[in-house]
Amino acid sequence: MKFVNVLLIALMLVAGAAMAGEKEIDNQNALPNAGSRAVLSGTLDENSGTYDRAYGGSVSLECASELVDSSSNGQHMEIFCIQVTDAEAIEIIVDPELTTITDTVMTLYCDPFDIADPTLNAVSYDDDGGDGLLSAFIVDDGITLTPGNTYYLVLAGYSSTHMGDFSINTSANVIECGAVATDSGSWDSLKADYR
Ligand SMILES: [Ca+2]
Ligand SMILES: [Ca+2]
Repeated sequence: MKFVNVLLIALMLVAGAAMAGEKEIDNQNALPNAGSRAVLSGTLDENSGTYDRAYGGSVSLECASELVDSSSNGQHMEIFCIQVTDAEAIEIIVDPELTTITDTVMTLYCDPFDIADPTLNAVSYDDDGGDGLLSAFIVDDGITLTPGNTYYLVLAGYSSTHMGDFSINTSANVIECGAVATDSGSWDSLKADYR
């Protein structure tokens, strides 16, 4: 068993080195707020959770966007818990450079998000607001959130066959839940973990 553990640690170190290599060509590191800005990334594959997505509606800052059930079901998806550091309009944009899913949808929910009824409690849905068939919430959408509240961002494929890697960039006022926005000390120690 110990040998297996050593193998696992070696694999994790290799994976960590690969991640550090990617970060070196990430020009977002040049931005002053890179430390607090959320980059939400992952992979949708056969092991990902699925749901029967909803669509439509318009932006509702009262969490009442009128989404309707799609006849297309079983989309692979990933859920991110996010918060904001101010009440300015947010941006959440699927990055075409780092995303291999050919058609995404993205939905922003207030807390709670009910995976069994994704028509409920939504702020906004977007299909193709980004590059090509990729999704984006941009400043012009006027999505302003409340600091201290919890929100859920659901990234999914347009249909159940859409899978692959994704990376989502956000405006500097969007952070993942539990992230510390202004504590540069914790950011430095986090980076140290990957050296
Ligand atoms: Ca359905
Ligand atoms: Ca799309």
